[in-house]
Amino acid sequence: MFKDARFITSLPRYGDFPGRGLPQLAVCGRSNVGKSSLINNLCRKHGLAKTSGTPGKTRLINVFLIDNAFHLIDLPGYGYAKVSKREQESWGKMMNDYFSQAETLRLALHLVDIRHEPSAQDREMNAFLYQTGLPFQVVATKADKLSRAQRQRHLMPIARALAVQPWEIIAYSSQTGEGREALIQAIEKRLDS
Ligand SMILES: Nc1nc2c(ncn2[C@@H]2O[C@H](COP(=O)(O)OP(=O)(O)OP(=O)(O)O)[C@@H](O)[C@H]2O)c(=O)[nH]1
Ligand SMILES: [Mg+2]
Repeated sequence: MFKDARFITSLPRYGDFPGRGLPQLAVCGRSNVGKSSLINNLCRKHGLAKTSGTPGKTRLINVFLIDNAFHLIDLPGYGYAKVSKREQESWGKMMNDYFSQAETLRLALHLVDIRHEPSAQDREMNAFLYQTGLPFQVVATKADKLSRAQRQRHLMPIARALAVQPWEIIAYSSQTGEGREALIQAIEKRLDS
């Protein structure tokens, strides 16, 4: 899995996407949490998804085709402080549209930074995912920034805030590739079922 990855399109509205039908995997999370980096690391392709030190880089829904078998959807991040009320609303609408129209979505990856307790918006995202009834996988990003001992300690409050078990969370580093195999297994399980 993730042998071949191609960028397909950037969409301001999911309704515009003509390539429906294939199963989908979506990546969501706060701005700057490492969504695009994770996609690049999963696909082992630098620069496939644009990454940036400046939060709020991905404002569009980016679609990638993986192994000619499924679409990977890079959703725009939330929680970027310098965003106007209006932009926040348009973000919310974009997400609602996406989740209500993506009939072939099999799994959402919800990324949170392993170093921080989930924010109010992380919890909202989590509540939204529970509400949709969609299977989701919590991924704790930037695991390389903590020692192994620290990681275990940080996973507890994240698990509590997002109503999952600590061992269900995958600690991931896009720098070292840690967690890649575990995540691919979780994705395979969902796409095969
Ligand atoms: N140390 C470390 N840094 C990371 C990791 N993943 C991402 N980063 C850094 O975090 C910053 C943001 O990464 P992106 O992948 O662009 O984040 P994003 O979630 O796509 O951000 P938006 O598109 O703005 O929503 C970049 O400076 C990355 O280099 C990681 O696993 N480890
Ligand atoms: Mg991005």
